[in-house]
Amino acid sequence: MTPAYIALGSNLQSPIAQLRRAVAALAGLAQSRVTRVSGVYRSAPVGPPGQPDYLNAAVCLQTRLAPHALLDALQDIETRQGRVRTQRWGPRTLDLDLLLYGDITLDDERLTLPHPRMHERDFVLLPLQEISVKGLTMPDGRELEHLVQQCRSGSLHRTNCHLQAP
Ligand code: A4P
Ligand code: MG
Repeated sequence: MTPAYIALGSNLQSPIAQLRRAVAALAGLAQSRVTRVSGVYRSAPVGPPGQPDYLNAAVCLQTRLAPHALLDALQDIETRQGRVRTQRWGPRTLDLDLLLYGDITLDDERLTLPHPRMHERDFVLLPLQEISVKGLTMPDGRELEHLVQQCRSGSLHRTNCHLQAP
């Protein structure tokens, strides 16, 4: 089993329901087990203006699926939840980004690991920090805690919502 960290984001069609449904779908993936689920964070959109605020969260999955098979599964869940790809960084019912897959570094036409923009985004780093083991490092050795300190903080706010029964 390899630990894979996944970022969840939604800003359309009842974002909290979208995130809960996504966690249930992740828990149902073959050869995988959800081990940690973060709280729910609200953030202002990065990207085209005029879209609703996002809800963001992160999940840790222990999995035997290979990285590309896991990406296929994530995109399948996005599609089942009505994701339509029109505009880059545009509004979406569900975005599932693979942040880290063990210590693997990868860059091909479908998949870049670690996720190339994760270090710039407080709405990714803070949920990730909440569910990760203390001292988690990137494959290049940088500590998550250091990335959090370096990241410009936006309008992130931790809500009282839960994705799983507490
Ligand atoms: N891809 C490559 N590497 C990965 C990876 N590690 N995980 C490819 C997931 N996908 C990866 O993604 C485009 C392509 O990236 C995929 O086909 C996949 O093969 P996409 O989900 O179709 O499109 P996207 O999400 O619009 O593009 P992108 O560039 O991945 O956007 P981001 O970086 O995910 O940003 N603001 C707030 N507040 N909260 C958010 O969650 N999210 C975004 C999306 C923008 N603004 C936001 C938020
Ligand atoms: Mg994405």
